[in-house]
Amino acid sequence: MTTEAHVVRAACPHDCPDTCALHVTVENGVAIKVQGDPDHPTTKGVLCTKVARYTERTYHPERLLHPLKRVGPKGSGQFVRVSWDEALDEIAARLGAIAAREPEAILPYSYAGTMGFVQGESMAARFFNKIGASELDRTICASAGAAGMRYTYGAGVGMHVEHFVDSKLILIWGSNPITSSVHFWAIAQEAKRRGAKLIAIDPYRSLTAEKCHQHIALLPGTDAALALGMMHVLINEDLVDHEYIARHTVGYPQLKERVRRYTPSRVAEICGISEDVIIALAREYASVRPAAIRLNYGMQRVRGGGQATRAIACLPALIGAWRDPAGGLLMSTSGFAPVDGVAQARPDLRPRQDRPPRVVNMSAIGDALCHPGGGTFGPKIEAVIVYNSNPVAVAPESAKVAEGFGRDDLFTVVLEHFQTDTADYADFVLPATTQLEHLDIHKAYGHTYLLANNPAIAPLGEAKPNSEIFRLLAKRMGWQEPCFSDTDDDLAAQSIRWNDARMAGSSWEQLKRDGWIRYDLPEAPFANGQFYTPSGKCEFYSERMLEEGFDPLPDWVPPYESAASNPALAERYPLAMISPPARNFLNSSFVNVDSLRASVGEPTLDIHPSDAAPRGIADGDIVKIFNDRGTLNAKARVTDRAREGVVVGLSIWWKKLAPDGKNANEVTSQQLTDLGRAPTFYDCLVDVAPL
Ligand SMILES: Nc1nc2c(c(=O)[nH]1)N[C@H]1C(S)=C(S)[C@@H](COP(=O)(O)OP(=O)(O)OC[C@H]3O[C@@H](n4cnc5c(=O)[nH]c(N)nc54)[C@H](O)[C@@H]3O)O[C@H]1N2
Ligand SMILES: Nc1nc2c(c(=O)[nH]1)N[C@H]1C(S)=C(S)[C@@H](COP(=O)(O)OP(=O)(O)OC[C@H]3O[C@@H](n4cnc5c(=O)[nH]c(N)nc54)[C@H](O)[C@@H]3O)O[C@H]1N2
Ligand code: SF4
Ligand SMILES: [Mo]
Repeated sequence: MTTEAHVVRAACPHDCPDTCALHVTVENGVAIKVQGDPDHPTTKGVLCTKVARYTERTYHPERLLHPLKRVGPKGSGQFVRVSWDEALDEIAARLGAIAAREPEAILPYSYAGTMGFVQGESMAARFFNKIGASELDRTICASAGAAGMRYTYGAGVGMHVEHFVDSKLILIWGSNPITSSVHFWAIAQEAKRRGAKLIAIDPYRSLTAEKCHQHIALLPGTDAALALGMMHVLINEDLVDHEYIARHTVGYPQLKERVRRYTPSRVAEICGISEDVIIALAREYASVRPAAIRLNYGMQRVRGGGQATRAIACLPALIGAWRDPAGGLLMSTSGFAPVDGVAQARPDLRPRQDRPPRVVNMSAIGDALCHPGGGTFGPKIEAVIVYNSNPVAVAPESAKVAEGFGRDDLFTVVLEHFQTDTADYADFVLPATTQLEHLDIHKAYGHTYLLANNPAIAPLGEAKPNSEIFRLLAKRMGWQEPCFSDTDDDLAAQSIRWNDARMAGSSWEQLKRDGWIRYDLPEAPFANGQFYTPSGKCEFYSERMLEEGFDPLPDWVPPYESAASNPALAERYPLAMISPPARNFLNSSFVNVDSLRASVGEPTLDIHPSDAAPRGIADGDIVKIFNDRGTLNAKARVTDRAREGVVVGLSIWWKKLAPDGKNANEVTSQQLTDLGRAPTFYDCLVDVAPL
């Protein structure tokens, strides 16, 4: 064992666009410090508060350190310790018995608790493919935006984040980077010092919006109308880049026709903002160079989220902003990574190659688990294996999710670091390693680097990496394919097409040694077109959408739940509730780290004075938030941070750590977005009353 302190190169595993390069200091086998890599161009030696305390999470006294088997009723959290052999033998036997009858009755449930490929969908995906399980549609975060991007640019691709430093106008749209992407915020602040104007477009005066030069507080779910209104002005006043449009876009005449109906006065009414603001925004966007948009996922958690993303994504092509490295748009960069998904997941292992597997949408898991089976749904779900996710806290319409996981005839296995709300419903809880204890490889969605994560310390207690747990289960299933013996190193190496030009001849060995590599890409990726679409152009008009039965042009799709689109519902529930992340939580991760939970305080609800007064709500009162789906309590903060008609409850609390045992997902719905089958967390009408 090494006694001298040494530094291990690692990567932050969390679902955050910044994917920081880490230096982990290890002494006597103990990780004593986690710091940002000072040389990594976007991390710059800085970490957010949460991950700067990563050792507190790793060595948390409540870490799960050995397998557990349920003894009490489902959801009660009563377990006894069992050996790995006992747990794995019984899980393999149960899954084997179900698979012999109906493999699609088995469902994996996972998301981005870690974004690493090795501990994510590699050995696990092979396991579920070989069994012939149902496929999980992993939609819970970004698939509406991803679909909008794919139809418009061909993939989740955009600006290099570093170049925002030279932008002179930055629209921070549906994005709260002080919370969700601090490294982008550092760049935006440097741009501000160099003279850039920052404009936040957000219904809420978030920590970020209050630090921008201008804040446009539109109603939730109206972003597509704003973008189309901007286009109306750009086209009417001939502020567009005709040369860029002619050479690098498709469908300008049709788009021009479409935007005619989005006059500034109509858009002002839809968005609940003034006409002047829309006209001034369009003129400024067309005249200041370089102009950049930091688009983020907050604006696509509504019914029209896919089309809204598409509408906004058309803007930079209309004004030719892409000509400059500091102009354009960034929502995601993940499409730049040359990932080898087939090598990772091995769909060739599926027992039935004659038809695609049954697909279950993770965003409607409540309904899926409560479904009796039959009809177009297919077989009833009999077993769920959860890893890298906490659905009982994070999935919409929580009462249904808890009811589903509470089914006595459902066999549930949860791989976790902690006894989460979901783990309470498990038949078996298996202790998983954290990022400091296992190996991985990471792409990012907010920058253009690939990163390695070397293990820094030995697994705590009896914890094992997800990959190892599925490897051991595969052995017990008796499967002989060599791919079930691949090591974590093999899985990491297989994850990337290293011969792709973007990898510039590098290798997994080199990445492990150096910690990170920048993709070889042009600085202004779409200055000369070369979009990832079939036409190679920015597709204002999408032939593919038409073929797939969608509107081929961007449009505003009204929310499911708003005063304008559903007045009857709005009469009963007049307030639009959004529940974006709290700064010191990461989704539901870190809620159980005492120092971070203390910094967030307790569940709160921001409400405008003119909505609070008629309800008799004073600042600091405990209020009840409710609709037909459920009820939760929070402490009211009467503030004009929330615009009139909108209430804001920062999230995502562990239900069992909230005073009333509930969180915002009691009231959210399982309705899906227009594109991408994503959830509509921010498309939710409620009313609020003093408790
Ligand atoms: N500290 C911290 N960081 C995180 C996370 C976390 O939980 N905590 N979560 C991570 C994950 S998984 C993700 S996906 C990202 C999420 O981070 P972002 O992509 O930034 O998205 P949100 O935080 O959901 O929402 C951003 C802003 O959009 C606003 N918003 C809500 N509805 C609308 C709308 O209809 N239109 C517009 N224009 N704005 C709207 C919200 O008020 C919020 O201020 O952050 C990641 N980073
Ligand atoms: N109301 C409301 N709900 C939301 C959102 C919102 O804004 N409002 N945001 C949505 C979004 S954007 C997202 S992305 C989802 C996020 O939902 P999830 O992906 O479920 O994210 P987390 O809540 O962070 O839960 C991840 C879990 O994975 C575990 N984990 C981490 N690493 C490992 C590992 O290596 N192995 C194993 N076995 N487990 C690991 C962590 O301990 C944690 O409990 O929530 C969604 N839900
Ligand atoms: S959560 Fe985001 S900002 Fe924090 S360390 Fe990880 S990647 Fe960096
Ligand atoms: Mo997310």
